[in-house]
Amino acid sequence: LKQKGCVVWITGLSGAGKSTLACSVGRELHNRGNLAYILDGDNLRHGLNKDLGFKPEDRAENIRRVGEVAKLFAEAGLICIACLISPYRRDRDACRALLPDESFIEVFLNMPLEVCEQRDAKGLYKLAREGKIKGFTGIDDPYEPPLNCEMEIQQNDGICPTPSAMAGQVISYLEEKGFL
Ligand code: GGZ
Repeated sequence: LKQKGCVVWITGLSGAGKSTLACSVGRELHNRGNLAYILDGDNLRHGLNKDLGFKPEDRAENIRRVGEVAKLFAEAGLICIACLISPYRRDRDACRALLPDESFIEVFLNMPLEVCEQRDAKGLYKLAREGKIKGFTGIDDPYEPPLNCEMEIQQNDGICPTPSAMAGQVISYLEEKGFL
């Protein structure tokens, strides 16, 4: 096998653009002939994790399961892109601990809450503000930013990089570290 597997773990607020970034990285890897697979928190909650809600214990279990599955993909030699809010540091660190040091790449998609709330693609922030959703990340449930992640993607001068520019940053990192 030519390819060394790894997990690219994208964390950030709802609406930060995690799924969009994951798709963009996945597409680019596919175009280059690399094997990649995306584990999207929101999608997995319809199947593997449909028994789970958003209480801290449920989020912990959601993240734990996805971390275990991501590890299997990485061991199979794929580049596994996981995108979940994964708001608590402890849960992310537990996933990291499943893999060899260099194989867990935590990417913090650091978009300001105001930007995510402004986008509000699914109207969930509005519902959270109205108190119709309780325990919404960033509103009445905490998001703990990574303390030492491998990559942080931010706005530059208030402008959000395009998905393909962000994906380019991730691809460059993977190249640098010898995964591509
Ligand atoms: C955060 C919530 C909540 C609450 C529903 N808090 O942006 P989305 O809508 O499409 O994706 C979010 C998704 C979060 O699932 P994750 O598996 O990534 O979360 S975690 O890692 O915390 O387990 C959001 C929607 O579900 N959603 N209720 N209360 N996001």
